Amino acid sequence: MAGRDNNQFKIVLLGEGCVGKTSLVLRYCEDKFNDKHLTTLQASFLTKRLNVGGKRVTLAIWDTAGQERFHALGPIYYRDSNGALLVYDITDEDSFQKVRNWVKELRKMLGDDISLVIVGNKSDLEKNRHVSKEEAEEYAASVGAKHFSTSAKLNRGIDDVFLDLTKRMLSAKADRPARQGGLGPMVGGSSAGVQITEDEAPSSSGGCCG
Ligand code: G3D
Ligand code: MG
Repeated sequence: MAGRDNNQFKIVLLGEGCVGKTSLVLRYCEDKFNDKHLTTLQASFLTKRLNVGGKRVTLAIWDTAGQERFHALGPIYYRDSNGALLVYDITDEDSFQKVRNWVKELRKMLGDDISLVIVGNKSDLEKNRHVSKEEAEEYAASVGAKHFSTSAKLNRGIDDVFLDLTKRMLSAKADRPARQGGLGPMVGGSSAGVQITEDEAPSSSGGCCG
């Protein structure tokens, strides 16, 4: 039954610790927020199926196990990705700088083969905003990415992020049919050396942002 139109894409989430990456994935895939069990267990990836313009799409969405907090996220995590969500926290200027660093690294390592969206999360904390939306949008446009504002807490803007990214991955696939379209090494669970285990997850007690 796996139709020939079943498009499979790998998406990674990148960004500083505590910006809300895990929260975004859990909200999108399971419509949960602050689910302590799941946020501390740290799934290596969740899948989401959707229909875009009559095309069936399966997204394998990779979340980190918190390694970014120890500066330990290497190319093995993002290689073979079709798309990336570069997430920052609108109340934390440093987290936006991190996004710039990630964009540089991804473009250097993967060129234009990866579709990017830049996500300013925690839009519910507008009164504490420290990153100008205009600046973020301008920056995103300058690196060929689109910018979105989200709140995982209030479930705002998240579907739009994944929909836009999926559309762009579909058109990239149409442009380069030979290179795209597989979930690559993670199929079957032998995730090509990506070791995301519970042991690596940060402390399971309390919030991570202290
Ligand atoms: P990470 O995966 O990027 O490290 P998490 O980030 O998803 O673990 O989230 C870090 C903290 O930010 C969590 O709080 C989480 O509840 C909070 N958070 C995530 N998204 C939002 C949002 O949209 N709005 C607000 N206000 N908070 C958010 P704790 O307290 O558990 O550390
Ligand atoms: Mg996380």
